[in-house]
Amino acid sequence: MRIKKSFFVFLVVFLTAVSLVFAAGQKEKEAKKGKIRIAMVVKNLGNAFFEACHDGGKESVKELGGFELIFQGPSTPTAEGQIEIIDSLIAQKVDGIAISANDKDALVPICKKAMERGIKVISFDSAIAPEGRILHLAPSSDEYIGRSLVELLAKMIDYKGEIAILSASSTATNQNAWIKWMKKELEKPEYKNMKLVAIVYGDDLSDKSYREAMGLFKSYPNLRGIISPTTVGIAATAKALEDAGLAGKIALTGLGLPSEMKQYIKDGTCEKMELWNPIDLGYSATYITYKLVTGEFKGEPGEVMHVGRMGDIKIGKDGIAVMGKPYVFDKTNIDKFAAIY
Ligand code: RAM
Repeated sequence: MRIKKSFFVFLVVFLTAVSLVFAAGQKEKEAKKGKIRIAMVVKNLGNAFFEACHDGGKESVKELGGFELIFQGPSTPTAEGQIEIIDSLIAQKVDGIAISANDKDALVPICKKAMERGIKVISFDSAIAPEGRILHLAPSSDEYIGRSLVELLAKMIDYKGEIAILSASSTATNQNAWIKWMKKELEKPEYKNMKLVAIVYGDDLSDKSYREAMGLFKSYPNLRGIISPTTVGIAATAKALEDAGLAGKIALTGLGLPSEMKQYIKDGTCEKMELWNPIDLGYSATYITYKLVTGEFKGEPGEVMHVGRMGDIKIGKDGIAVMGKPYVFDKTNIDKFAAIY
């Protein structure tokens, strides 16, 4: 009886202690949750595409319970600007960084340093080389984007004539990967009468992109089409085409933000273009970074991450997680999408 009684007392004390420790742990977790700080570092500020990514990031903050999201980017899309920002984020001891990189390799050392300090680093949109991040979140397959943009343009110009590419910055990982696939697609026999005559870089700055477009019109009087795989570049090129009276004479496609391209799609300056949803991209990038910080995701190849409203996203080879296919926009659906992003 005595033994039973003291055992009972022991059990009560033990269970109380366990629940106290558990409660303290929970409290600590909750407190940590409130303190988690994640930075979204974009190629540059003032780009509506990244503002939409930021909106998506804010959605994930609301959903996951109030961690802090810091949004930063240099004024022009350079690796140097991003290195400075990451240096300061390391000093501020943030918990996670999701970056759209201006250069695949130049950012590796600083991102390595961040990871050595325990910061979870991922790239999204525009990748860092595998040594500089845990994983890369790609909005769509590079091959699909590159090949499909050439197909879209070819149909607009009957598979004939000189074409050019007006890109973002010359070191942008994502645009360079897409251009590589465009060139591969152009090797197919059906494009034998199409010739890529120039690749120019507008650095994702509207005025520079506009000037580069005007330069193309001048240097290549027989130009039949332009692919601009950047939301800033395609909008600037559309404006330049209209100002130069060349809309309809030179075809235009690429990756455009519906809200910025609506008028040009409607008046036929750009018949068709593609893009994914940048809000979903920013939501997913922030969501994944947060779950890496809390330890719920490991970030290893083969892992299937359940990314809230986006569903399952699998981490593939080289730590690259690919989301889905882009949408194609034309006169029939541009109003609907322009209202969203
Ligand atoms: C610009 C940026 C971004 C790219 C889009 C399509 O806004 O270069 O990185 O994904 O275009």
